[in-house]
Amino acid sequence: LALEEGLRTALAEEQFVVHYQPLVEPQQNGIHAAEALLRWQRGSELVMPGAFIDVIENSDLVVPVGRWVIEAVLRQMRLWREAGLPEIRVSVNVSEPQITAGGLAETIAELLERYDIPARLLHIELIERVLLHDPKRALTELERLRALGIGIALDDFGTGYSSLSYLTQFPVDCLKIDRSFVNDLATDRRSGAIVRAILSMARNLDICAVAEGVEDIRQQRILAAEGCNLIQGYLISRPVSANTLMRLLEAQQ
Ligand code: G
Ligand code: G
Ligand code: MN
Ligand code: NA
Repeated sequence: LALEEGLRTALAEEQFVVHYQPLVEPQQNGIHAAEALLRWQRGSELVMPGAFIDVIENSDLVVPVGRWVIEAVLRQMRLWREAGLPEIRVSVNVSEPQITAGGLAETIAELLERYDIPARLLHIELIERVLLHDPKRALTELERLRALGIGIALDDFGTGYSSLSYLTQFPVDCLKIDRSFVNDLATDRRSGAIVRAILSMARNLDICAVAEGVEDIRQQRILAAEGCNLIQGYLISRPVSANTLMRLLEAQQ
């Protein structure tokens, strides 16, 4: 409860910050996109979401904090554009209550308009479970988001319990292959087979494939050879502050 009160104060007093992890093509290092990741600047300590995201997701903070993250990202994208930086797409993690509460598409539409950011530059990331609990409701909300032009990515792909049939039912633009498979890609034959199967399925469904948790050059080489669209991980960059990402973007101009 003390943690929840701390988070309430964090929201009211602007103690949350967003960090960004770059996504690049596996053959080159140009930054195409970034994932927005929430942090809590509690005094001098930067608290990672593992320590608090569950509390947010299980409280009435989930919708307002979610909205805060989206607004912070769009405000930042506007600043990058005004600084003359190349356009990148940013993906934001969205949790189940944000989808089931309703109104997410309206909120995002209003914010896109306010900051004058094209919808195609925003993706949302969901885990498979979000689609399964109340599929009808999820489908309605995702179709609204899709109609705005926002992309939808399935996060931690391959770890869920769902059948693959939902890939034909839900408007999915991107599969983010869970880092557990990517980790063992170069050393475990079965993980390699799973990654190749996901990449092949994504290609055939015309869905973009992203590998998460790329930590070494062998993984990068395999993913490049197998046609993975984008990679993300410590090999490329850790999540960094908005200013650091800005410098990385400037450096590649
Ligand atoms: O940045 P880090 O690796 O510590 O993130 C840990 C987890 O927290 C990830 O699974 C990520 O999906 C989740 N997370 C990070 N930022 C957000 C956010 O803004 N909203 C939600 N719902 N989850 C987030
Ligand atoms: O669950 P989600 O994929 O949204 O979470 C992203 C999380 O993965 C972030 O907490 C981020 O810090 C972490 N992460 C990003 N790249 C790597 C990596 O190369 N290795 C590991 N172990 N974690 C990573
Ligand atoms: Mn994610
Ligand atoms: Na993930």
